[in-house]
Amino acid sequence: MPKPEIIGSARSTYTRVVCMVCEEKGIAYGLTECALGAPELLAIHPLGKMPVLRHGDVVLFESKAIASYLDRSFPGPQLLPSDPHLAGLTEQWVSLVNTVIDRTLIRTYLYAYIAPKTADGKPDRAAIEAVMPAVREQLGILDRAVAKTGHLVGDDFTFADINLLPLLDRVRLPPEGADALAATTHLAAYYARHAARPSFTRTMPPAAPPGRAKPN
Ligand SMILES: N[C@@H](CCC(=O)N[C@@H](CS)C(=O)NCC(=O)O)C(=O)O
Repeated sequence: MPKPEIIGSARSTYTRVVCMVCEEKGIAYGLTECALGAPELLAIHPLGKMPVLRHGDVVLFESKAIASYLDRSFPGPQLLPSDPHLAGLTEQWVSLVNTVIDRTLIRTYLYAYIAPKTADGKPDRAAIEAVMPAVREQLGILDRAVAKTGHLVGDDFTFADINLLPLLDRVRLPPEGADALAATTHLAAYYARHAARPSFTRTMPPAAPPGRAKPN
């Protein structure tokens, strides 16, 4: 069986999540870099989003589906718990992060910096000011969620944590996001601790070249 090929970009948060799954499980994998909407993506994802996976005869799109497949197919630490309650909690946090928190922290806040809709291409201050209350509120939700154990689910590092960490990494790049994360009680320590994991450091995106838009 050939090694899994992840097609996407190291700069994409969802691609990084899948790479982190491979790193945590010790899976030998390859990352094929491509642009948004590239033919390699459109061949698998009906909307051309990243990441997608090729593994032998298996092709998959959607990061959570790819993560589940890899977790069940390969040995190494189990990242999606089998206990029904812990499995439900993992789904719960992945769903909230992907449907709500990603939209706030990345697609609205970060994009107001890296892909602003302003006439002069400068950061969209109005959009940034408008979204900051939601950024702070949602970081507060996460802060309370990790307060007890230092994980989103139970006592162990799970896919729920993997799915969140790349977002926290990106939201702390502009100043308001960095301040909002630093102002949390437990989440900042959670981020600092898990950011030291090899799966996180080995998947760190390269710095963006000046003027480049849309790294995520
Ligand atoms: N639900 C998808 C989301 C994937 C996604 O939105 N990826 C971003 C990059 S991080 C993308 O492809 N954006 C391009 C677009 O939305 O057209 C997943 O979990 O894989």
